[in-house]
Amino acid sequence: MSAKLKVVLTVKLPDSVETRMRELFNTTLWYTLSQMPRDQLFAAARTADVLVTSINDRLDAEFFSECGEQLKMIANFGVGYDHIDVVTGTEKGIIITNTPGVLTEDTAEMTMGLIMAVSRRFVEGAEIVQRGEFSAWSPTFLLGRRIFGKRLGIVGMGRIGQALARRARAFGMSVHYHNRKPVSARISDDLQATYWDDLDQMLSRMDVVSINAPGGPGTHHLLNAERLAKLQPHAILVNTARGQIVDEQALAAMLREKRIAGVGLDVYEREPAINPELIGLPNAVLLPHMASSTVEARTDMGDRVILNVKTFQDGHRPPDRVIPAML
Ligand code: 8YV
Repeated sequence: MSAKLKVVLTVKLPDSVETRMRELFNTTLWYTLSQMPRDQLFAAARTADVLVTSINDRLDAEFFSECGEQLKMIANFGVGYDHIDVVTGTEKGIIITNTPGVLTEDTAEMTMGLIMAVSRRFVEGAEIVQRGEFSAWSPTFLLGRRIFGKRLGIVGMGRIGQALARRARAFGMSVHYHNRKPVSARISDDLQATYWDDLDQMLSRMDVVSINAPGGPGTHHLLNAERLAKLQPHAILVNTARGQIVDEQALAAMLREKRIAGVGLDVYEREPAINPELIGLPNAVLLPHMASSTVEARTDMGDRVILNVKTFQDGHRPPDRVIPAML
């Protein structure tokens, strides 16, 4: 039997996941909901064989210069890895893994929920009731926009984009998408999806746009001020991917000036800080990065972390290895 690896968690995980990790590995838990301070992160990286990290940890070149020779693996609790300098880590011989596939449906559900919440003004309606201001029904009160029959443009047609497309079809929307390359004929036929190689062209024709692309330098400000200006005034934009993909300042100005009908955001450029210009706008539904926050997803993400670390501990190649060629 192989020796137990010293595994340090930088994040509080569900109890069931932590308990299993304690059974399988020499595991040090992080008990609070707050982020592990950077000096403690560096200290952990000098003693652990494996670090279990999250989006809260910035694993940049400085981090990799601080970590000790004993650090062999970073098992990220999450699918996105734009907070990790994968190139530098890999050059140092550190194996980096993520948790793909297990939060796809949850994120797609929340994206569909945001499309509906913004189009049908859920939050404004709920707040009126909570404030005791629902005094009489009226035919012209809180009019939203029907989503049935509308065009949805998906930016990034990976697992989550496709899961959203399936839901959108069920709601009677037509599916359009922009991606580095078209999806297979089987998938596009199934979804009756229209491919746009030119993002600007797609943006200017959609009623709803959803961002489902990975973060990182390749997509930073993909929707800059110029691109956002292509959106139609009645369009809504939803982002459950990464905040840095959208120029938030330009987006706030467009919302204020009513050059776009509404937004649903779950992610932000400087998370957890929210651009103050977005706060208080009636046409912005703002969530605290919770698209994958379900009991099921969190448990499955934990199981995926365990599978990766256990496979590595047993001397094999972990299944969810992230390599620079994927960037
Ligand atoms: C996670 C996410 O909650 O997995 C991701 O990439 O964005 C989130 O849904 C978070 O990243 C956990 O680290």
